[in-house]
Amino acid sequence: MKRVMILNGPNLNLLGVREPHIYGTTTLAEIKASCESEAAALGLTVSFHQSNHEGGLVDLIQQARESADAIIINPAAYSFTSIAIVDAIKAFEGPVLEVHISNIHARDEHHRHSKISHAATAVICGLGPYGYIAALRAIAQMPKKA
Ligand code: CA2
Repeated sequence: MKRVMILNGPNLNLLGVREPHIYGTTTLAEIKASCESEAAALGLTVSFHQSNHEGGLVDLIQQARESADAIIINPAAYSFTSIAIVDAIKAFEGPVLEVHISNIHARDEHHRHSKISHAATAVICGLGPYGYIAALRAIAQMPKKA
C-alpha cells in the first residue's frame, strides 16, 4: 500500500475559524477526515500533520524518508520563506505535491512566489480543500517505486 504523509504549515489549524472569505469555512479537521476517507477508497494510507514550526515540518519531511512514499504539503506562509523546507524536500526521493487552498497567483506580491514549487513534483492551487483530494488521486495513479 502506498503511504502518503500530508503536511500543513503555520496557521492552517485556524482554517474555517478565521478569514473564511479567503480560505473558506472547511476546518482542518474536516480536510483530514475527507483525506482519510478518500485515501481508504484509493487504497492509500495517510498520516496527517499540522505544525506552526519550520523545524517541526523539516523533522516530519525527514521522517517521511522512512515512513512515506509520497508527500502532500501545504507549507502556508513558509512557502515564501523556507529554504530549510526546500532542502528537506530535495532529500526526499518520492513525489512531493504542493497544495494551496487559495490561488496564490491571484494574491499580492508576497503570496505569489512559492520557493517550495522549485522542489515540488507538482503544484495544485485555487481548488479549495479539494486540492488535497486531487493530490491524493494523482499520487494513487503514479507508479510505485520498487
Ligand atoms: O491557500 C493556501 O493554502 C495558503 O497556503 C494559505 C497560507 C497563505 O500564506 C498562502 O499564501 C496560501 C495561509 C494559511 C493561514 O491560514 C489561516 C486560516 C485562517 C485564518 C488565518 C490564517
